Amino acid sequence: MSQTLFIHAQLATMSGLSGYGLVEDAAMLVDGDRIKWIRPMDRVQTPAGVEIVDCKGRLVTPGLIDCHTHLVYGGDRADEFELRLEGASYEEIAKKGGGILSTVNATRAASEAELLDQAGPRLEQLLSEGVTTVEIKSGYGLDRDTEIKMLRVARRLGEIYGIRVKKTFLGAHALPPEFEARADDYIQQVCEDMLPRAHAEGLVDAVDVFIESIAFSVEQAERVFDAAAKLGLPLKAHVEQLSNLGGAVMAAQRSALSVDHIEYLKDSDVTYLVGGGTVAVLLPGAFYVLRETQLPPIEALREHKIPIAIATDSNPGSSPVNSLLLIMNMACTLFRLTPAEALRGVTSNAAKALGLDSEIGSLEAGKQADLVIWDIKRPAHLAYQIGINSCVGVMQAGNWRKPLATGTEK
Ligand code: DI6
Ligand code: FE
Repeated sequence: MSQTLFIHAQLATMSGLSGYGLVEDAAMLVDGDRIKWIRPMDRVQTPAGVEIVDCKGRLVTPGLIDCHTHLVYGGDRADEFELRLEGASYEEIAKKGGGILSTVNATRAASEAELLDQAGPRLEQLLSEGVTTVEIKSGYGLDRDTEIKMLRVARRLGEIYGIRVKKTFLGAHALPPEFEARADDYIQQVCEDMLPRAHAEGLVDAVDVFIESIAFSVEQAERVFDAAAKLGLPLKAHVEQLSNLGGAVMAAQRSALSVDHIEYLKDSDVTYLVGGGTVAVLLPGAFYVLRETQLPPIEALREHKIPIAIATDSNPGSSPVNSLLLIMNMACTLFRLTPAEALRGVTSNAAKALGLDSEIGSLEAGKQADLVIWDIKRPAHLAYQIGINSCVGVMQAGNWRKPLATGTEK
């Protein structure tokens, strides 16, 4: 099995529970698809027959993880962007049959090949910034066949690009027009037909529900979660994005992997997140695009040591954002996360939000060798600069996806 020895690396290992876990001037041996060891340079003898990569003091981080996206969809919603600038609100547009439902129409009409073509550039943009794992949700089909079509495309993207894709079933994202005023009947269909069929095809890694006045109630979400639990699937939830319905507390009580958005989560409710391992996933792109002013309960999350992840929420409506580096900047600027918290949010805590923290998310012996080499010395640069991509090398599971070019010598 091939071995690669990284030398003179500035490692942001992200091990431990806070900070960067920095190891200055380090050596790291990758053996096959795993990290074998990390040592200070002065204690390393170069073994023979090993590929040596001199990082020359550059920063090395774990591969970035985008733990919440709706990357696969048909069409776009640039027209609604214009409507919102003329004064219409996101909820008004949704109530008039636009919003999520307009993307549903375009997604139903698109073939698998068309969806793949449209998602490709969005994914490539994420990958260019050192992303090695992406979660992709269904939820723009809202019927069995289209939900399955979306999840197949998600799986295919992982195969084509050689990255890790986690597929989340979000059949309960919005009420499809065929079920108008019959939300309970739709939920029954989700539980008894759509989810089990998608699961039987091996397409479901987790189950998500949008709990909101323009989507589903806590009680309806509980029915979906019961169906997921029967299949042994982990839970995630879009909650407290536009109002407070109590979805986050319910999801945390069921030990959901994550509760996502949570701008309207009350400080006092954060205690319900303690102990169950639930990650708070913040989505500053949607906050920014919707010009939200209600901040998520950051201080309470910190106080109760709830792991915080951040993600693009890449979608055609509330967050047409395909840059995880920009999201890191937004998390710092809009939510006042520290750059270390932002980097944790796209590495160790994002791995937790996907139930993958024993495998990825930090640079530690035994973990998958997913790592990024950046042409910077200090990790704060990742969140600090906007529009600069300093990613110069990406290794995925021990294979070079983007080899560090020797021409970048300084
Ligand atoms: N919340 C969101 O921000 C996205 N989905 C959700 O549940 C928005 C999806 C869209 O507008 O298309
Ligand atoms: Fe979302």
